[in-house]
Amino acid sequence: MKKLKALALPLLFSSSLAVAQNPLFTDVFTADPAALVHNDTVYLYTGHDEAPNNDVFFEMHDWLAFSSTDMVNWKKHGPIMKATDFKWAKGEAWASHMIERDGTFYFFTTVRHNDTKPGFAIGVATSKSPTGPFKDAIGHALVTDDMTKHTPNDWDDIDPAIYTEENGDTYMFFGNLMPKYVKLSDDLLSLDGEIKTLDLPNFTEALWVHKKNDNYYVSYACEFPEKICYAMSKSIHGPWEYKGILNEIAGNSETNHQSIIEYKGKDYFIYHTGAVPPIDGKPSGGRFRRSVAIEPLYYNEDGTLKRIIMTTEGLSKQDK
Ligand code: FUB
Repeated sequence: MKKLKALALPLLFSSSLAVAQNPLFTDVFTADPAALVHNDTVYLYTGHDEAPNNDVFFEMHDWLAFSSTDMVNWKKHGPIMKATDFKWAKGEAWASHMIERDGTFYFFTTVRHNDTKPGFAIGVATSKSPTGPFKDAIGHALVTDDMTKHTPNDWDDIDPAIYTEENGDTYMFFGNLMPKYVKLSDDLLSLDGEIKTLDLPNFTEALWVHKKNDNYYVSYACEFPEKICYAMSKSIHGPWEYKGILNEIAGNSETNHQSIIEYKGKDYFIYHTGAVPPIDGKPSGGRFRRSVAIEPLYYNEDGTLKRIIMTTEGLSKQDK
């Protein structure tokens, strides 16, 4: 009996590695997920919360990458870039979005600009590999705080979300307090047109745009503490019809930030919470120590979205 017990324990632990759980990672704090499906693999890019506690503010220096072919087992790739790799940036590796075009990966991301253009800015970096390393593609910011005047705060140009139409036209959505979008040039390295605004109720930040069948969806963090709301349209240019709350306030986190993907015929909602418990006596998860989680996403017959049910189990086998 004793021998059997000794054998059973390692077996239990090894099989538990394949069981989904939320948050996904408990050895590192991850925030602001942005997922990309490429060649049958899901690449998950996250910010990296390194604040020593939940008292002061975010401390974020670099971005992390993970990959999976089943949404349950994740391979860690390590930092793909740090904020100060943009020579014009002071730091603050905030939210990002990755896309692929013709074998090049384009990493659009938020950083704090140096004092020549104070405030938060959006840069673009490229690599031939989805896991980097990524290098600044243009040597300057794509969007700086002085380019938009809708709100007085210097963090209103954050959280890029990229959407490419079937004809290749690509748009960058971004913003805090005022949602904005702009067409990108064909090489994706400059703006091609004026920055326009969207009308989205209770908008805070964290835009994400996706399309399913003939419906466009824009989801975003709304109110504060943040829920995730969404709106639908028949065109990337709107008008957007507000559809309500998609996800409630996530446990122990004032912010939220979602990524929505379809993978192997199933739909997923990826977000962050502050739910990691204290490990090894270190401060627990919380508003500045966030962790990424995943749930299945379900559509109603009319194309509207069913409210997300946040779980600690994450994706069960049948949700994969
Ligand atoms: O992680 C820093 C900021 O918090 C992001 O840019 C926002 O979306 C919010 O999650």
